[in-house]
Amino acid sequence: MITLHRSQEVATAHSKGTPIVALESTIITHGMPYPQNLEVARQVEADVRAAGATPATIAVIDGQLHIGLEDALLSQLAQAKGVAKLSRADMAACIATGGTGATTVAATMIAAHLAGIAVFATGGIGGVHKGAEDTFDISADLLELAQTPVTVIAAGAKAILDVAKTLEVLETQGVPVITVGQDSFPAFWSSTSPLKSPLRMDDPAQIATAHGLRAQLGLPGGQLVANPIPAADEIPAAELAPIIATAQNDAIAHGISGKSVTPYLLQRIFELTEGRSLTANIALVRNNARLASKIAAELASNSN
Ligand code: PSU
Ligand code: MN
Repeated sequence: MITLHRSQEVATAHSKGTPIVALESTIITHGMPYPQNLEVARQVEADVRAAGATPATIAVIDGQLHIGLEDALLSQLAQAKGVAKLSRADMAACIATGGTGATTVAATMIAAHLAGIAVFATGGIGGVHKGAEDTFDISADLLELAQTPVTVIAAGAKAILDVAKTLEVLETQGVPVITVGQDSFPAFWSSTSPLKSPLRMDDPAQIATAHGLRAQLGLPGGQLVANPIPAADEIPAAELAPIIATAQNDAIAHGISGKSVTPYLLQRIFELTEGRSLTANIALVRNNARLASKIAAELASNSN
């Protein structure tokens, strides 16, 4: 049997049945530069605690699957070089070889579910990349949402993706896409997009109830909750569009493909916005952590 290494606070919350919110680690190792990545990881954990839940940052370190990282491990991971990016395909191999890897949305969902955690907060999910009709680059995150029963809170899908195609795949896969507080599907750094959200729910209690009902209906898979970035923190879509186009052209010119595409684009957009994309990214992750904590609290009270 695989051993789950729970942090002390996660082990306590698990045994008491108090709310837990899973957090991914790819955002730390591949999504933000050091030292901001460590500061943000600590801040998001603090936001979860302040909202009355327990944070469980998930990663594989030296072949051990960690559910919740003590601060020394978090700090080690944030500075580590050559950390693998783990999706569904890579987790077992990383553990078998004693490797160190950060979990994407897909891998974090798998580990969270194993550990009995139903709610997970991140920034943005992976999706269908622009040009996917040629590259077939469709994130494993979408298929994971279709099969693993974890409710994922994200700020929509990044505008580096083909958001319309991403919503189509989610619909085909039977994944509920629920936007909070507005009718339009949010676009990560921008609070709105021209696309209408398939579903809307403004009450965390209803989102928690819907999570439970999926299981009762015999439906596999989770829910995607789209939580718009607060308006004060957003970068308007019109301002971002030319920057994204430049980043995309640079990725093609440099022959970037596969797993490197998302980290490359995020880094390039960081440079081209002179850091504003990172400021917005931090604000939206914190906002998602707070909403996730409320949903986790509702789920915990439903099951007690
Ligand atoms: N959003 C961010 N930063 C990130 C990611 C998303 O703001 O680093 C990561 C997440 O871990 C997501 C992954 O699961 O990118 C998707 O990668 P890919 O497109 O290769 O599946
Ligand atoms: Mn991909």
